[in-house]
Amino acid sequence: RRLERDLRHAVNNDQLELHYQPLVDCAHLTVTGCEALLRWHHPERGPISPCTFIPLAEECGLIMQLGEWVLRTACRETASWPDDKIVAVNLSPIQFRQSDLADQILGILAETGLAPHRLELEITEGVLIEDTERVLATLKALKAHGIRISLDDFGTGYSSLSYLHRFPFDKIKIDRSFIWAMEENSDSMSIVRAVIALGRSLRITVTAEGVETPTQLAWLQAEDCDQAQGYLLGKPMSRADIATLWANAQ
Ligand code: G
Ligand code: G
Ligand code: NA
Ligand code: MN
Repeated sequence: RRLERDLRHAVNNDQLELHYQPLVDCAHLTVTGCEALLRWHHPERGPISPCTFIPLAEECGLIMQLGEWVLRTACRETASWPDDKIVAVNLSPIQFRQSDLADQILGILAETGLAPHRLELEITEGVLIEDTERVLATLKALKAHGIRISLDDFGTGYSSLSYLHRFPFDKIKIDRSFIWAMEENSDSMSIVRAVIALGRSLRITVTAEGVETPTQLAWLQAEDCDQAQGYLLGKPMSRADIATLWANAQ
């Protein structure tokens, strides 16, 4: 519970920071935007992974406040980027329990001046299982304002393909486990190829996660995958490093 108390303190005292990882267009290798990733530098314990503290925040309810901080900070920081660059923000399934989530997000866009089409929300398959009517209504309200919705870690959860036409996704992110297995395992390659084809026929952008090798990238390019993300193309970087990236790309 010590960690919980420290996290609460961190949220209230700006001890958190967002890093940004490039999302790259496969065909042209241009950076279309970035995914915001939360970082916590604990004063005594050093960096703590979101894999540790996000589940904790979800358990103790702090995720609402934390999630709002992430959205506000990401939108504020992105508003000063070149205006063709978008930001993708991860949402926890728990955040959908707030009945005013859509209003909260629209309020943050108005306050920070970020155009709605520059915000993409990443949700996981877990969101689609709970209270689907409410989730659907929230996603439709956000989409009606031009915000994009992305299905994260596709292929790892329990979702059925019927979700792909029930929910208004703009993007599917193929989980990195499939990308990593591609080189040794032809079944994984077939799955990735099938998801790319599915995305194309449903007019949903497909992003491959966790791209680490030139071989993976070359294959994704040959298969006409839309976008890629991974250490080969760019690691999560500080806000200052992202500003440098934009300056150098000019
Ligand atoms: O950045 P890293 O690989 O350490 O992230 C680990 C996990 O934490 C990933 O599953 C990622 O989606 C999640 N994560 C990172 N930042 C956020 C955030 O701002 N909100 C939520 N809900 N999850 C995040
Ligand atoms: O669950 P989600 O896809 O949001 O997780 C994002 C996390 O994945 C980020 O915290 C980032 O650090 C990590 N990540 C991104 N690209 C790579 C990669 O190429 N290799 C590995 N090992 N992790 C990655
Ligand atoms: Na994500
Ligand atoms: Mn992901």
